Amino acid sequence: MNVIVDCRATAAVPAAAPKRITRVADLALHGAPPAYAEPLHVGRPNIGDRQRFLDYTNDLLDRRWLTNNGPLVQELERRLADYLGVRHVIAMCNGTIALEIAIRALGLKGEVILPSYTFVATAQALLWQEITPVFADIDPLTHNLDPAAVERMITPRTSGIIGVHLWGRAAPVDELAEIARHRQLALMFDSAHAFGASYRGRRVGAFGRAEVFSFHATKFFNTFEGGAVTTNEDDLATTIRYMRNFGFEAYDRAVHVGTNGKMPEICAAMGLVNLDALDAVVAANRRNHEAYCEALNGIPGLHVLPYDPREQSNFQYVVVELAPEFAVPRDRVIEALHAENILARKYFWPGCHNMRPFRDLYPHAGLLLPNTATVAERVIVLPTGTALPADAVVTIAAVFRALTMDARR
Ligand code: T4K
Repeated sequence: MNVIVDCRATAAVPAAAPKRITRVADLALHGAPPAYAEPLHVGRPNIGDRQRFLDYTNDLLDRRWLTNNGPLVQELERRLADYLGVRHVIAMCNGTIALEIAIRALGLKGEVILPSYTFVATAQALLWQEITPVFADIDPLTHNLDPAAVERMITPRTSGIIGVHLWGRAAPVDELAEIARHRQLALMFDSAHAFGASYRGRRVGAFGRAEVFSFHATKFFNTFEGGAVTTNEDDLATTIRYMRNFGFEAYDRAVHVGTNGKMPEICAAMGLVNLDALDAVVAANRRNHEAYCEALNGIPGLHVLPYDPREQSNFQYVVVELAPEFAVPRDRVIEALHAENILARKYFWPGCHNMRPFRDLYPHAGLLLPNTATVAERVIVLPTGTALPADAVVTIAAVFRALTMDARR
């Protein structure tokens, strides 16, 4: 099949000659015109073959079957299960509801250990069910949970652990599984970033008792809004299917507490089209990542987070870390990039524990999170994906270099 990735989004950026930034005075921060007329976003969606999506849309309209476990959702689930190498994929309306359903289906209660350095949805999904999120510190090198820190946070009220495969780099699955086994805790993963990634050669999706994906528009693989729970446990999958659909087992027969977590057909159509374009999207992300590594190489105090060459990666985040020896404060860098219309982000600053309501509920949580604090102060996430204009990496690197010149003046 001829795989097409829709790149029309780039048309929003005028094809004028790329801005050359060789001196401090070239920066928009100092009054020069911005590099881009329209914003470059970190979460610009990747979109597959537009015509195929429109064909699917026509079909589903003709069928008048718009949601409630329709044929496209079932096809997407089958294809995802095949791709991920897992027995069950239960598609959902978004990753947050998928987290809430998985957490509830696993019977988590009391306290659950998770990183604070994650998107706030991971913690919100717990609190939504009146479970206390207990934040454990991360390994400053991997940005993922530190197993020793997890051990330290276990109390008699702990019922589970949620590992997050941050940036699509797998959490320490084996170490967390060993802790869970030894302490009789349920282990699940927030795999929102890790679609297509592997851990020790196996695709993320079948680890722990369940894993949860997000297929939000900003994710490397998207279904507009969407998500999924994946598991190898048959009974758990059945329960989760009931929970997704108000607890219904059959017409007029609810057998379980439930909610509305269903994925609509139009979202599944987007998923099917984007699944076909997956390899092309990974290739684009990979090229961008390699180009960033090369263009930013040698800037003192600046480090691009690598993806493990021994694993499969989706390369969906370009994460830059600024060490103390980097000449310019992070907020000044963000200001300079935004002035050029390059909307870099400070994910996941300031850490969930510093956001409401967690900050008010657990005001001392930060005392045990020194690595979280350090990393959250240092990270900048840069735009990537199929919609990234060809000159963007060089331009962005030039902004960093000009800023360091500025600081040395
Ligand atoms: N767990 C983790 C670890 C997660 O990262 C997430 C979601 C979840 C759970 C929850 O899954 P979902 O319930 O969302 O399925 C964005 C996304 O909204 C969020 O899904 C994602 N993580 C998070 C990392 O990023 P914000 O608050 O940064 O969104 P926003 O509106 O600022 O958009 C990000 C950028 O993308 C902006 O620069 C605009 C651009 N954008 C956005 C959309 C929606 C586009 O260019 N086109 C678009 O259609 O959270």
